[in-house]
Amino acid sequence: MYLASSLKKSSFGQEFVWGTATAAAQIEGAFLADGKGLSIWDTFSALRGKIKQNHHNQVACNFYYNYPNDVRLMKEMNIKHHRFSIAWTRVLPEGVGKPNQKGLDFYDRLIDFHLECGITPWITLYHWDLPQILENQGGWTNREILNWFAEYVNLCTRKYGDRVKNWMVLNEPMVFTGAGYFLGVHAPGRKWLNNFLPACHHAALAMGVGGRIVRQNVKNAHLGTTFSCSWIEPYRPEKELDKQAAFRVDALLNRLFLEPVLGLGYPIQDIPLLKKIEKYFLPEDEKLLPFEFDFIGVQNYTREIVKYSFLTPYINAEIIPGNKRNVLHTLMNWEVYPESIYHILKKYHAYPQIKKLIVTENGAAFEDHLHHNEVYDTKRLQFLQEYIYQVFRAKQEGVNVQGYFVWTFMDNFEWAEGYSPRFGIVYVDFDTQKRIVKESGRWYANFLSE
Ligand code: IFM
Repeated sequence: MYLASSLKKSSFGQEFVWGTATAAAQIEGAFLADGKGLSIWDTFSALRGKIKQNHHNQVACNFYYNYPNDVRLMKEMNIKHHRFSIAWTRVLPEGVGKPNQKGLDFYDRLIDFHLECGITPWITLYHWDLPQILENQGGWTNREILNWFAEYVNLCTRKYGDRVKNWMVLNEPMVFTGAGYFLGVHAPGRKWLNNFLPACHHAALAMGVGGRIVRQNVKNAHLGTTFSCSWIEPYRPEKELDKQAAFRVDALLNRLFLEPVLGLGYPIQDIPLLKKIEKYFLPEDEKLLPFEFDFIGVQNYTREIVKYSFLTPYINAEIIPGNKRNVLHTLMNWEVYPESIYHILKKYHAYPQIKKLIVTENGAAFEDHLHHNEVYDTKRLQFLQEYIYQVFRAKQEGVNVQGYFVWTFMDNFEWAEGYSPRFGIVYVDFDTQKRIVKESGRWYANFLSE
């Protein structure tokens, strides 16, 4: 049997990029510093009862002030690529209009410091922190978002495109529209189809809108966008109703945003509720949706097991979480299922329109115990080794996967879950802001040192 722990970085080839990923709203803190405007996450997390234990993201990892130490630590850990996002409200506090020089200067310094440390920056343009002022005008449900977003992307790419070549337009549109505009459990806390469908359509269009601007402004850009994706299986494989339910959930979670970008349109045939999305179409939209990205970012954590459910509106399908199935699972109740990433990579590879895949997020939240200044997070370490092994397996079978980023560099603000699920390979003591490299972090540093 092949031992995942004996895998070497060199087996993936010289071109393969290895890194860690973070996002502005989850690490930066300094939510009002130097002229920053409020984002939907600043306001949502300040409301009582929205985030577990009423945690908020106002300080988070204090990365805004601590970045020199954090980036230096990345360097010490042999991390050569860091994926992070720009906070829209730092550079454009009003969402549009007058840029905030101090906010722009922050990302200037941050990018330069990465380069000084020999770390290549990979920038995500939108990782969920919409300016609240734009949300007050409808946010992603308002078609004007396309103009607002264009202005923001234009500013960032003109300013940093000389030094930053790796860009991602959106982070996981299915999650920020699904959780934020349908379920109401993420910012901005809106619900139901009348919010979800226009938000979806505008987010789908935003990938092309943003992508075209990056192409225009950044010479030799290496351009992608990222999707959350899970391998889906029926609860009772012999039952036709469960199989059909699994098929619908797959269309919703794995295909809804990918296929329009690839020029295949929305999977309306397979998710009837999507039919109503056409209401938000303007005549040229079908031409605007497709966009040729250099890579697609795959963000995989788990597989989902799906059962037919008469009671679930619109989709008649229910996901049975890991904790209800007596399987190894993380603190998010996500099943630990390394083959999931292999299957997803194979599935996406089968689309001839996709040129290259990069795993832009993968990782796990487990209980961490700080003891004598050490964190032995063996479960996370094994998780990473086994998932990385499955990436290798897919690559060996011809899948063009060319990178892997651990989610995440350090413990941070896990959205509605607050600070309790720790995903980092570096432990953060949120009282003192001290960083302690976990066992998984030491392993990754050693793996990368080869
Ligand atoms: O923390 C998030 C990240 O912001 C987006 N992808 C999933 C991660 C874990 O939930």
